[in-house]
Amino acid sequence: MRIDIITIFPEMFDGPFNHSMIKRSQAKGLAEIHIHNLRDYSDNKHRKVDDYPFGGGAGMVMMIQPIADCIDKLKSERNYDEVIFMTPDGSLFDQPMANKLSMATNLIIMCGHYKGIDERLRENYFTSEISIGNYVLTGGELAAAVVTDAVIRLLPGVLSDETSALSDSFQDNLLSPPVYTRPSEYNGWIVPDVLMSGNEKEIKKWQYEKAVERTRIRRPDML
Ligand code: 6GU
Repeated sequence: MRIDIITIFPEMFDGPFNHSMIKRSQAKGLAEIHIHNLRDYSDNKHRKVDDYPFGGGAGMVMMIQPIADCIDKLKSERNYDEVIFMTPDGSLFDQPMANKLSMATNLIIMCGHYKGIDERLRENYFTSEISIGNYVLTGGELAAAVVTDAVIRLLPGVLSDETSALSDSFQDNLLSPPVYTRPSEYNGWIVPDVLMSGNEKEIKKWQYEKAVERTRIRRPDML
């Protein structure tokens, strides 16, 4: 899978993709992430990417030309399954959306900024608009990193068996059960007996019951 991210803050992606599983996915050739500095596509001698809104009002609007040219160039090089705009008024990102995007071969993710982008781009360039939650971030970069992480970890070969995405919270519409590791007693706090019993069937049953209980208490909306 290839993901092209368009941003005015390319440095913001130095951290998130150069560690752990996402770094490994790239090293293994399972994922390619390309960061594009939107200013490189500006026709303007000052590398301007925004302008005042028609009709007035506070904040700047990202203009069509640099974004359109960047997307056109990428599209001339390969076919994209989705051209995504990250915006707080987009569709709320969830696990089913991550699952669907993980089947794609090529994705473009555009990070929004300022007051927004020219509406004509939204009407003519993007195939979907995504928000990661009901709060406002300073820009789409962190949100794009969240979506990229959630999608790439689903690619076959990125996670090892023991951290298989199939047992994630949300994949089976249940939160994950509690987990424990050594020591079996700490400060008088003990690990549930069943987990120490070696009885695989009883353990599975306990984990399922705990998952249901935890979901009922914390996220009744998921049941
Ligand atoms: Cl995609 N962008 C911004 N700026 N804020 C957000 C968001 C995106 N998703 C949730 N809040």
